[in-house]
Amino acid sequence: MKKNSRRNFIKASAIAPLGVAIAPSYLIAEDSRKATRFVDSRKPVAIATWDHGMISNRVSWEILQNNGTALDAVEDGVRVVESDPNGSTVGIGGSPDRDGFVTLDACIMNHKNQCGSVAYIQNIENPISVARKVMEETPHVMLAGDGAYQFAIEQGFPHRDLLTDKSKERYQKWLKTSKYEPVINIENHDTIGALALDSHGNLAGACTTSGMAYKMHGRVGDSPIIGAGLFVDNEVGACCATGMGEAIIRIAGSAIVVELMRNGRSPMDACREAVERIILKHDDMTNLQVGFIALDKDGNHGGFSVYKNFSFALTYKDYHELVKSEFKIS
Ligand code: SD4
Repeated sequence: MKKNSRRNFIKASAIAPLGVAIAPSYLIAEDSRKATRFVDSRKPVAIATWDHGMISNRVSWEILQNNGTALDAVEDGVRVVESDPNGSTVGIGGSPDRDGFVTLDACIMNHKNQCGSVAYIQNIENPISVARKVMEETPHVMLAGDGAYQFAIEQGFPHRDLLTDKSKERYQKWLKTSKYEPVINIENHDTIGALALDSHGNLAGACTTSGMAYKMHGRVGDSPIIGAGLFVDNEVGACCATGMGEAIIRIAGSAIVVELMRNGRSPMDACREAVERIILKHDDMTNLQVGFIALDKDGNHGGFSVYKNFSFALTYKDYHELVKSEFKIS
């Protein structure tokens, strides 16, 4: 199927169902392609999800403007968010699972196609740095659970209780009803995903989260899965995801966005296409928020989400702003 014909199918199927899943009417949204594409490369650039992306980008920018690497920029940027006890969705202070355990997921990828990841890790404040150690110090890509924790301790990371008074209080409140409703926060402050293009022309990305609040014990989302929560191909671009991890995994979200860019789509258009694919594949989109951000090799950026209120921080020369993402369903 030609690239554009799929988009036409999406629109056509909303009007004339073909015996396959009936696409709802909100798919007939305007196809506005507002993303600017740069003829000359714009670098360095940092982009990161949600409001806390502003904090992450500030740290990343310090590194990038001093000719540091994209890898250091994204790692140090998201580390600050992991270490902020006031955040309830990442690192220390992150919401526990339904049994009261804070379990974290993170991954990192560099311009050489090297990557590292930790899933379901507990009692470690900066899982992103453990993921980097997995990438640099082991022949593996992913460590999970107790093994990831033991590896972190061996590497010198301190044991830390990640439940704070505030997160304990929220959990106690939730326990009163114990309603199993792992809904992703549509409004704000979720997984931190960060992408950067450095002055050497190299891309890197990092993604870290405590996942869904009060999730099933053992549940792992998209964020530590290379190709789902994050993907970087230095020849093309990089993408990371936030939102309902299960939906992102089902379409290999970040890898798809990078492949779409390889085939000529702008970062924003590629993110939009991935969002449309998620919508097509799910019968019920209630509370199913997903957002993607992407950065290409030339410094073009894009972001797109299922619902409104997704935002991302964008930082380059003289520019440091929170950008409201385009979205499909208002
Ligand atoms: C997860 N994708 O664990 C993460 C959560 C998230 O915005 O990104 N929330 O499914």
